[in-house]
Amino acid sequence: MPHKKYILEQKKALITGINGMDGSHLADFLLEKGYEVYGMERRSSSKNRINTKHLEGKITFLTGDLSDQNSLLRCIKESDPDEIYNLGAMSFVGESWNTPETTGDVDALGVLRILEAIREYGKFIKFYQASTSEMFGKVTETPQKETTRFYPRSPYGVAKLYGHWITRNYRESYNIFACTGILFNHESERRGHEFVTRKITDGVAKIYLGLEDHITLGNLDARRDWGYAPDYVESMWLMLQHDIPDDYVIATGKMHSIRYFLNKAFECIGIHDWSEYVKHDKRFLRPVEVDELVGDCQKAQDVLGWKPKVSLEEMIKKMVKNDIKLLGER
Ligand code: NAP
Ligand code: F7E
Repeated sequence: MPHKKYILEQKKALITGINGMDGSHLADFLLEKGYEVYGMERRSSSKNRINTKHLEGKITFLTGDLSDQNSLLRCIKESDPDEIYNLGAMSFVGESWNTPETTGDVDALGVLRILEAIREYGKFIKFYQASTSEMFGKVTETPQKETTRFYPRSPYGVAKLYGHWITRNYRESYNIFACTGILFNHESERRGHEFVTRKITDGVAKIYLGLEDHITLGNLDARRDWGYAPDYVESMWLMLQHDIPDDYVIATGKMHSIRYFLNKAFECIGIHDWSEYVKHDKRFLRPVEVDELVGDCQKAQDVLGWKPKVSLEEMIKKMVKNDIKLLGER
């Protein structure tokens, strides 16, 4: 009997927000899985490839912008993807009060533009939308799950809620294979420096190396459910491999305050009372705060077999160690 030849086709994925934290981790993950990866980045006068330098030569960078419909269709044509992961966004909650219109244009209408581009291209493409726990905002139930009522508290949360619903609406209206991941806070060594976790680990590293003598922060009482980004990007992929497109909460189920994060980060450099190293500035307070968020990812565990691997404490150690190394090299 002749041998049957099986030709396994290499899958192609297009990632928006490639130079961001999640975009770069997802590209690493998909390359490991054997994907051909295309990453969409915005044009800028100086390239921002801190997180993706190591991917040059391994993936194809395309120029596009979520606020430009034609550029999205062009990126889809050039990559001809099987899967699109929409991770691009104005992702900093605090900044969304300063630029509410841009935030709405990119984080809300940008999602609509990609969905329209998928429709126009006409091929069967699986779509992942980066939804967020910020949509729960002023929480009405704890822990938050897929069925919890939304109550966003920032222009960012409101824009993301549009992105969430338009994704669901296009799934129902046009039968597009579109999933949303309602991801709770996740961090890594590649986190942007303005977010509180990286600001703390970078500040602790500078104090350790004698480069600074304090960190200036806002509200230390907010509580978040922090996971590790490389664990979380796996959940995005799992959602698109499942037979039925759906919406999933991705979280650790554990909630800690900024103070707890500070305790653990300072412990890494042998400081147990950090009070003299942390200053307060009301510039870092927000017009309204999301006091607490904690997610229930039971559905993702049951349906996708996903669960977080790296603990908050392990992650903080990794981040502090990495910042000390980076600053030391400099
Ligand atoms: P990030 O590091 O800020 O990355 C966002 C990326 O989006 C950046 O590379 C940015 O490009 C790009 N971008 C911004 N505006 C754009 C535009 N107009 N067109 C195309 N790209 C644009 O964010 P992240 O933490 O990786 O998060 C990834 C996604 O998940 C975001 O949608 C975020 O809102 C969402 N999310 C994040 C978390 C979290 O805790 N990290 C939780 C839930 C949901 P530049 O480099 O040019 O600025
Ligand atoms: O703030 C408080 C701040 O900016 C966390 C994004 O990835 O996760 C992220 O949004 C908390 C807030 O993240 C400072 O008031 C105190 O209560 O690190 P953050 P975020 O707002 O939770 C969600 C899920 C996303 O979707 C977003 O894209 O920390 N805080 N002092 C501070 N925050 C900052 N940034 N800087 C401070 O000095």
